[in-house]
Amino acid sequence: MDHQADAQRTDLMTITRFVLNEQSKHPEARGDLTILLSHIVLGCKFVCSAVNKAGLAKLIGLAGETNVQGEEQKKLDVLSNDVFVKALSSSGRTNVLVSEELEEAIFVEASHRGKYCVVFDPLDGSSNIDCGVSIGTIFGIFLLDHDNAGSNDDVLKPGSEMVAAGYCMYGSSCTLVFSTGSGVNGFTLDPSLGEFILTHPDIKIPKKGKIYSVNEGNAKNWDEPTRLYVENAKFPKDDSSPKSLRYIGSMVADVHRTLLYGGIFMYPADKKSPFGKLRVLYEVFPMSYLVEQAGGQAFTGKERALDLVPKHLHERSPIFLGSYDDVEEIKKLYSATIA
Ligand code: AFP
Repeated sequence: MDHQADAQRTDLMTITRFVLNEQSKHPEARGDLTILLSHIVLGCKFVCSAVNKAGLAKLIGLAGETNVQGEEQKKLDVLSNDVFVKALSSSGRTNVLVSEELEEAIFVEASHRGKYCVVFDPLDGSSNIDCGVSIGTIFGIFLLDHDNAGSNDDVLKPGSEMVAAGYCMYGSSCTLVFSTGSGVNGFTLDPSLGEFILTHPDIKIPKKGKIYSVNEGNAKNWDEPTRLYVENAKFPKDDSSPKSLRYIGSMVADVHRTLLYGGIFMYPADKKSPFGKLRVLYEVFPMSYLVEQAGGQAFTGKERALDLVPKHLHERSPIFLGSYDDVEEIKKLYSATIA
């Protein structure tokens, strides 16, 4: 019997243990972020369980239809939004909440109010739900310097001011990846324990990748730098191999692959959508934060993505993110076009 291997299997780094370890490195910390993260983890577990059951549940009349008790079931994205709004506001640590599902921000009532603002997309990639393809939750966290009633201005700030960000991917396994500003770590949910276990410590994105990821169906409307980048990826001018194309259409899944395997993920501006499609606060910012923390870059076509200052809660921006060298290449193409 291999006792050493057994010992390794029993010494599990759960997400709670990991976050508490991180907290102990900051003697001034009062545990507020730890508590907030544990509420986010709970929300992710809840949504993961709902996503896993959705296909089956639909067969027996649940999820979006009427169940055996005759109750209307909420659609997964509405349910996920409710789960996160409740988990976050009941943490007692939040002040302003911005969700992709809600037009206006939520301002947490005084009795539960804390200093953190959370921007989130409770279930991103919803067009992939019905075919069982990976979807996810994305979140970013800002810290206020006051605990008075918040306002929209508390989140209309550059992404570089976030103190943490992450996503949870509901795929063949449930994976939670997050950063509190000192690297990126990934945890996989062990369904038998109901715990997220550290499986991807200190994720570093490869400096250069072999994959490009973009909705190529929009190519006829692309700008020149994007067109040139993709042409070079497919027909390299040097003797390097062409890149592979991978596109899932769920940002969480496409960014997760990019973080682990390297390459570039792009949602550019085009003639039809001059600001691209993806939302600054709860898609572009959290993913750019993670990619930078993992050693990559995130660029809007004009500037570092985390330097953007959104004017509206649901503002959109073009985004190019991934391996350092690959993003460097698109940056050069943009500066050559402007020059
Ligand atoms: P849905 O939530 O409508 O499926 O959109 C997903 C998403 O916001 C993001 O997760 C994808 O990267 C992107 O849109 C895909 O957009 P296209 O379908 O236009 O390629």
